[in-house]
Amino acid sequence: MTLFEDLKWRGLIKDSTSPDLEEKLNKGGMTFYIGTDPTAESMHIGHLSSFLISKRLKDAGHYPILLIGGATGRIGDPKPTEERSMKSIEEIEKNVKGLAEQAKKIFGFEVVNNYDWIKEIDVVTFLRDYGKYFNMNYMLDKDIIRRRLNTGISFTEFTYMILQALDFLHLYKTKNCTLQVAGSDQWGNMTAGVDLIRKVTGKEVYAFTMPLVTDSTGKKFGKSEGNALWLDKEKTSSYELYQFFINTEDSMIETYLKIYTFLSKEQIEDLMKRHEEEPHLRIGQKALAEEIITFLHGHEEYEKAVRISEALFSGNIKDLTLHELEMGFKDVPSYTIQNGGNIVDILVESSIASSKREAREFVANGSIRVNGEKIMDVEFEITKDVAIEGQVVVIRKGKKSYILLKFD
Ligand code: 545
Repeated sequence: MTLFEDLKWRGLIKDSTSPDLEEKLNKGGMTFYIGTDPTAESMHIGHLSSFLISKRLKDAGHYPILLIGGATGRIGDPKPTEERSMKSIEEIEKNVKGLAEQAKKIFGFEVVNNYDWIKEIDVVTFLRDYGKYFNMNYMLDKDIIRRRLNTGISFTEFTYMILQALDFLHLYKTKNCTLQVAGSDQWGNMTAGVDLIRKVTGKEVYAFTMPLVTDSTGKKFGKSEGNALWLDKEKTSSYELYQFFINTEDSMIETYLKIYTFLSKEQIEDLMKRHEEEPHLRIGQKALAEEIITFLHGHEEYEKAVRISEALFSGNIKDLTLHELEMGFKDVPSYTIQNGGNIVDILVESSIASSKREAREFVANGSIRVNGEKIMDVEFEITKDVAIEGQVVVIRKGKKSYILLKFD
């Protein structure tokens, strides 16, 4: 399979500026870029797919540049709905650093910051040398701008596309960069660059987008209970990532394996066959989790995540270290207790049950587990001796609801 066929097969090509791109991509040797604004200190799963494309192109013999938008981040790429709230310069600079480090660590790409050249352009040059190339009607016709005309858009955000176009021109001139890739929300900004370069230099450069990844209900992919899943393992542990991927709906598995892994067509087809034969084994979900976590954080982190998950699943929590326990239960509410006490009292005190009557019921019907063991005795005492490493007791109610009791 050629690179282009592979990208197509994975569903990674939505729009492209020219049919010539297929041949160019297959030939290799292009310098290309992908940009990201410093809106956060870390990327999250929602951004990953576009960056993985860059990795695919790199592996196929193209040269990637990651642009971090120190300048564009100060302006704000217009959202289709409303004006962005501006971030402070300190925050932007902190985010630029965070993203650059992360990008180097995970992807190993050359990183550039558009503040370095955009800050050199004075307003007269901007208007005289560049503004002239941008017809107002052209700008107003861009999808995102049209969508903002009713609700309003500042001049600042309106000019954003010019800056992104200037970046492309700059990278074309200084690094012979002839391709930009991104998610489909970037189409307008990318074509602005292609058009600018054609007008200024007479040369043809390229851009293609990938579809934005959604779940089966059409919602943006990559959020767990509304929270972003960060690519920084201090912010989102491998275990949390594992939990997210292991819970992927069956109907989306194939789509995600294509987008998020470097497994070949044959490997994915084989996995899907095995997956469909016995969906309850979650073969597809496991492969997805293993590939992504290993890519981001290494195989050891993946193994750690599996170990924690298995322990939590089987109930063998006792064998986990305190550290693994904390990783597994990072988002679980915790409650500090002084001396321990009777289980019914503690269930009420820690708000697991709303009354003693309810607490007794929970215990009696077997829905309470202490460190993985079912406790059906309402007289059970929770003491330090029960606690893991003498510090933490894990209470589970029903299948999914946990609370940590921490001894003071
Ligand atoms: C700036 C200057 C350029 C080229 C590109 C840019 C950034 C671009 C943009 N991209 C998005 C983004 O999100 C914030 C990330 C925080 C870590 O706004 N104008 O910066 C997203 N991008 C990845 C994909 C995207 C896009 O980083 O392209 O489509 C999401 O999948 O929204 O010269």
